[in-house]
Amino acid sequence: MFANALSKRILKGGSLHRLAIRSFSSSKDLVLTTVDADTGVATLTMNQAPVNSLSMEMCQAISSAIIEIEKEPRVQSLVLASSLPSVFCAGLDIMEMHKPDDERLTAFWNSFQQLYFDLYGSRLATIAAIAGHAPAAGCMLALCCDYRIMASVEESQRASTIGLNETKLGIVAPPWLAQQYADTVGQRHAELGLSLGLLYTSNEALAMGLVDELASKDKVLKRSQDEAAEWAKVPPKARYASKLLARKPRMDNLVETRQIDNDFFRSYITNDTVQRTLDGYLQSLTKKK
Ligand code: CO8
Repeated sequence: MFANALSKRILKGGSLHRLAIRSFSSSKDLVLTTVDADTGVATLTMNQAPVNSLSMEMCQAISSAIIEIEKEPRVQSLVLASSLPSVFCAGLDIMEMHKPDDERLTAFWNSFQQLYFDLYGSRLATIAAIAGHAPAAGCMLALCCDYRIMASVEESQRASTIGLNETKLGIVAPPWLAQQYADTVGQRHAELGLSLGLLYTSNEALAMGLVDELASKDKVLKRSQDEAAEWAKVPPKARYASKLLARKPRMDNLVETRQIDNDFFRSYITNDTVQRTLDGYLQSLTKKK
């Protein structure tokens, strides 16, 4: 399977195809995955223009891609990237929460929780290649990874930002996400960031430990793949066991409280005041233009 060093394999809509090409762009695929036959590093590219927002289908597509890649015994690392020039992931698809259908809302939240389990608990070493904005659940995807590399601020570009800005939308990060944030940046940064809905530039994110490294925007992906190749060299059983030491208790907690988490999300999001705030937020996104 890995005999041809030039061959790359691509995942489209849940099935793996072998391709001997480098380019893997396609407008209808929500995620695209290649595997480097030399290093055993997979790259999962989110590909939902305009902003890679996490609709239910997008959550499911990322989850399915992770599960498929994990079936490949020779793959030990995964880079999570975006095909978009200025956005890593804009977080949850706000349209899923705005005037929602009750059944869909529950299924949507379940898919988001599942994505957390699949990425946070993946046996793969995971590297986030953050070459653009990563607010809210976009930040959560990065937090689920083992290592985060973000684009440095360059004079010619509008600075990308990362953080949990939920309060700005009138919503609140779920406890498991807030905990994950505090685990990464410490309690004080988490309190400030969550309460004020702060988004940070890459320099700020590096200083507070929200990301691990900066690279120039055009080098983020390559640097992430190189880092992933290094992680792939660590004995996988020991690496995964170490990862679970810290992460399994967090995941077990959500397994136990999943129904409560679901009920809270549904009742919170469908609240009239929350819906009005979401209304205003959506309008502010549109008015920006
Ligand atoms: N969901 C749906 N649509 C979105 C989203 C989103 N998250 N973000 C942007 N869009 C839409 C815009 O409305 C716009 O639509 P249109 O073209 O129809 O006007 C289009 O995408 C392009 O957006 P921009 O023009 O703003 O694109 P830019 O490249 O200028 O900016 C940004 C990109 C910086 C990502 C900007 O779009 C932005 O700030 N978006 C909002 C990000 C945000 O606040 N996300 C929070 C989502 S909520 C979440 O993830 C919460 C998790 C936990 C929930 C717990 C609840 C209890």
